[in-house]
This record gives sequence, C-alpha cells and structure tokens, in this order.
Amino acid sequence: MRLITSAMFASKFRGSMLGALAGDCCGAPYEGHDVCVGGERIILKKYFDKLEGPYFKAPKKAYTDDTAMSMCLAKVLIRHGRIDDKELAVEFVKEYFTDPRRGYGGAVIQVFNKLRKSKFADPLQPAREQFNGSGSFGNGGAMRVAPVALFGHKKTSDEIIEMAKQSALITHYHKQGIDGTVLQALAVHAALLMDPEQQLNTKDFISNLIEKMKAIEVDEEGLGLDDAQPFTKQLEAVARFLSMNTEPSDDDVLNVLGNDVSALYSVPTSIYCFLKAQKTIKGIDSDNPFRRAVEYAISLGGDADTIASMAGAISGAFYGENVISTNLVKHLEFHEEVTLLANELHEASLKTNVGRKSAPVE
Ligand code: R7I
Ligand code: MG
Ligand code: MG
Repeated sequence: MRLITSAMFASKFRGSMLGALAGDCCGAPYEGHDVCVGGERIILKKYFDKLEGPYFKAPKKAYTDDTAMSMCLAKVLIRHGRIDDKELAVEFVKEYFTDPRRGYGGAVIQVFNKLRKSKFADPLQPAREQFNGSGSFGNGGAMRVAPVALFGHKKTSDEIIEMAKQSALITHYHKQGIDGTVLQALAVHAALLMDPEQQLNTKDFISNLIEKMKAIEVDEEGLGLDDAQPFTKQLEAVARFLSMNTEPSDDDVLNVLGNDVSALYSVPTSIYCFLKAQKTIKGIDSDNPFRRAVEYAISLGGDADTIASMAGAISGAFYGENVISTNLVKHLEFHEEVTLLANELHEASLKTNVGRKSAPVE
C-alpha cells in the first residue's frame, strides 16, 4: 500500500466533508419518502444527472441539521484541538438559535433549550434527561461525527472511540445513540487510512468493524442474547448481504438494516450503502462509486438525508474529493464554507495532540 501523503489526507478531508454535505443536501428532499421503486429510481437518476450535468442556475440544495452540527464539531476541534463539552454545547446552541429551521430531530431541541436555560452549568445533564432518563437513541450523534474521525487520523481506534463518545454525549446518552456514533466514526477513520487505488476488500472492512463493535458491546450478562450486541448483529447482516450472489431485495435490506432515525437502524445501513457501491447496483446507473453510494442511500427513503450523508462521509474519506462531481458540489449550499473548514481541520489535525485527555487547552 502507498503511504497516504499529507496532500492525499487533505483531499480525503474535503472528500468526506463535501461527501457528507452532498448526501445531506441531495437526500433532504427525500427524507420521509418510501423506498424508490421502478420509475421513481429513474426520476432519482435524472435528478442526479441534472445536478452533475452542465451548470444551471437554480436554487441551491439546502443543507440540514446534519451539516449544521458537523460544522459545529469541526469548529470546536479547530479552535480547541479537542472536544470540550461546554464549548461544543455552546456551539450547538448558538447554531440552533441562529438558524433553527434546519430540520432538527424532534427531541434534541429540548436539550438545546435546557442547556441555554441552565447557562451550560452541566453540559451533559440535559442529554441524560431525554426520554425519561434513558437518553436519545437517535442518529444525531452519528450523522455529525465525521470531523472527529478525520481530525483523529493519526490516532488509534481507541482514541477515536473515546472522542466519538464524548462528541455524542452532549445530546445522546442512550447506549445505542453513543455506539452508533462510535461505529460511524470507526468507519470513516478506517476509510480515511486506506489507499483508494487499491481495491477495497469489503469483507475485511466489515470484519474489522465487527471485531471492534464486539469489544464495545460486551455481553456482560453472558446470556448470548441478541440485544446485548445489537450493532454487531446488524454488521453481521451487512456482511451476509454483501456475500450473497444476487443482491438482496430492497424489502430485505429495509426489514433487516432499516432506514429510520434511530442509530441502530441507520448507521449499519449507511456502511452497507458505501460497501455495496464498490460494485454496480441494480437500478443505479452510474460509473462513479461515490454517486452510487449516495444515490442508493437516498433511494431507500426514510431518513434519506442522514443515511446518504453518513454514506457520503465514508465514501469521500476513502476516495478523496475528486470522486465528487464538481458540478454537483456547486449546487450544494455552504460548499465553500465546508471546503474551507475541511482545510482548516486538516491543518489543525497536523498541529495538535487531539483526543488525548492530557492535551493542552488553548
Ligand atoms: O438524533 P437526533 O439528533 O435526530 C437526528 C435526525 C436526523 O434524521 C436528522 O436529519 C433530523 O431529521 O433528525 O434527534 P433526537 O430528537 O434525539 O432523536 C430523533 C428521534 O428519534 C426522536 O424525535 C424520536 O422520535 C426518536 N427517539 C426515540 N424515541 C423513543 N424513545 C430517539 N430516542 C428515543 C427513545 O429513547
Ligand atoms: Mg437532517
Ligand atoms: Mg435525517
């Protein structure tokens, strides 16, 4: 394998953050839709063809909370060289109250209100109180975590796990909300460290994630029940689907992997979209593996912006920015700011000792 140079990492940072933006912006109009069948797939293909075709002046594709919160994380990492609970809480709250109409999750707004009201006295407390004390199992931690994995590119998986957890806890206290965040961060981190010119071994990619999630989802009771290791089970299903000779039906994918706002039924789905898109996909007519991942994710409907955004973040981290059509990028609201932040995040990641608890606070 070639050494990944600093210039390649910079391109992968931009690829991941623009990939996430593309999934969010292009998927948002499809959020809550049913899975695309027959003619709807053709309409989706035309939608992408148009965005990737010769530039036309049109309203920009608007980003949603997925991008808004990712950018908050990127800014805190750039500014502080680590995740500071209070700084991150302040950044989220400032962002939300400046621009609230970005399609935020139904319950997370309570966290923002409580944080503001309490003057951030304990930045983790409001998240602990969600859903009568069980915390949110939504995918909001996972959808925004890519900058953490990028920033920690020189770190070990254990350090990525710690940083991802910390980034989730401001809003998501439920174990599944946290573990989904960790899984998405590990997927982006793994893709980031790979050489895109080497054929990706999808079997190894998923096996590595399964091993890591097994260690996180320790079956403390020792009863061997499925609910002790829910993400491990979902990833094993991803591996099964990928190894089939014929593609599983959309119904099978949706029934098993899911497409909703819970972390458990969306993060493994996004990883599946990325890995499946290494090859051609029935009904998705494109030579470009990034577009296949994002278009396929959107075609599944449900939480389309978020699943496409997470798949886009992994795919962009693997291939780098050149895999994303420049015409498409021009249609994405905020693409210049995201590019700038990706560059700054890369520069900051070279300077600091991020993630370590002992890292100096600036
Ligand atoms: O997780 P979160 O930030 O939402 C992210 C999603 C993405 O799809 C975004 O694009 C945006 O559309 O929202 O926000 P939360 O409000 O914490 O969780 C999202 C939803 O998950 C909640 O509104 C609930 O419907 C559901 N949910 C739960 N339902 C019952 N019990 C999350 N946790 C629970 C729970 O414990
Ligand atoms: Mg959204
Ligand atoms: Mg969503």
